[in-house]
Amino acid sequence: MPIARAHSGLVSNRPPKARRFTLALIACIASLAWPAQASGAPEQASASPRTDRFIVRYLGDGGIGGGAVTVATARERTAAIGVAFARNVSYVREMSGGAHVIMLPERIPIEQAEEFALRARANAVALGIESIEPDRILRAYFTPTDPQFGNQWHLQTASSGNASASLPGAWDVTTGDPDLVVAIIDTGVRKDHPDLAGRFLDGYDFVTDPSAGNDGNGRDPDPSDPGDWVTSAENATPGSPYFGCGAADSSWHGTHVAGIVGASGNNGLGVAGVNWKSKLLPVRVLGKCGGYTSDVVDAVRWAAGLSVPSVPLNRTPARVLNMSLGGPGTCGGPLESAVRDVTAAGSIVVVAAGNSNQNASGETPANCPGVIAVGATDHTGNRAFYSNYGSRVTISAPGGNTRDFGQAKGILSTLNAGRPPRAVHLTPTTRARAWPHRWSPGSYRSCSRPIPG
Ligand SMILES: [Ca+2]
Ligand SMILES: [Ca+2]
Ligand SMILES: [Ca+2]
Repeated sequence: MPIARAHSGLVSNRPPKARRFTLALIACIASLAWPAQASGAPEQASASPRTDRFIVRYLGDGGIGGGAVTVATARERTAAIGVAFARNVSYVREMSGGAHVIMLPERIPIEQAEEFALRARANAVALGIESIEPDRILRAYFTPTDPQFGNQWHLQTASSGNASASLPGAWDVTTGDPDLVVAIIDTGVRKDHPDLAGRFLDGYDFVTDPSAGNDGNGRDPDPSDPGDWVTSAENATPGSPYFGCGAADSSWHGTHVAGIVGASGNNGLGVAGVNWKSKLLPVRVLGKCGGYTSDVVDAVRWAAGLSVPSVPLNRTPARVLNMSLGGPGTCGGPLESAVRDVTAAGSIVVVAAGNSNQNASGETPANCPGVIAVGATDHTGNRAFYSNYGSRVTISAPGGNTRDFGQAKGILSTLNAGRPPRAVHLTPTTRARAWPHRWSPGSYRSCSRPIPG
């Protein structure tokens, strides 16, 4: 019997929908009552990821897979979940794939969020739920390397003495197709970087949380990276959304990745990317302390030209979607279905295998079926000490290792000289410099050496 029918059997006199659900839920309240975070006990900074959101698919009239429900119905059922759990659960928004985002008043450890989802799934019929997953917060993969053409060992010929990608030979064949679009799903970009000039399409900013977005609004058509710094106070203050995130200057991670993919080559400026011609589509999903899976899921579909509620259609769909981001956990329904949808639409999803020195099966989106997960090697050709590994890794590429071999054996790419929270980031003087993101003036200079060959 389809779940929807079983569900409607819970009530008899057909009162209004919201009330029907509330009535049906009364019997569940005792078992689902969820403790609010203990007051008075100091919150501990923890490496354990936290989230306050969930991605939910509500049951349509046709049962499982029977179609999406309206926003009004989703709001009613969200309220009903709050009643059932005796918690303040609020509706956030409709997302792609017929799913909805709901939230608790505060972030809880991911283990508690998984328990919440488990309990909700156990009562799926009564709650009118098809699926519910914690809305995991994903973060940019920072290589723990202190990741110019003379200094870009990773692109050079193997005969240079390094286990390099031998790009000069490939560049004899092609330096890229100007009609190809590569989406950089990341922290946004500095479009004013001279080595990336003329390469960016408009893109979009999918970060829904204005605070994390750090640009004064939620979603907007400008994927510029305003910086993602976390102050010491934000990191140390219990109750801060950035509590325990780690204080750091801005990463400019999206600009760095964009440069690895596509910094213009043989132009007498800075560094060379792998591809010198293709268009780069900046899709912003990460802000301060990372970004929600729900934003990433929408961004993935949008980048490939699929529809996302309340966002204009992407007129320049990307053939390749690059995500150098992730976090611990299973791939989960929403992300898995987004990858399946965009793959079916003809796009290729390339993701970092992760930098945790563990099996890539434990990190998502590296563990999503259908993605190309890329591990990291150092200049000797061995697995970089930080790179994830295992059968989920499709291919490896130079990632560098400066911990053991010094700055010169990192990966040099485009960045921004700004170091928010100083105002300098508003008037960026962009240039190439070496990883890491911590700014040390004068330490690294742009390489102006022309590309050989
Ligand atoms: Ca924004
Ligand atoms: Ca923006
Ligand atoms: Ca260049």
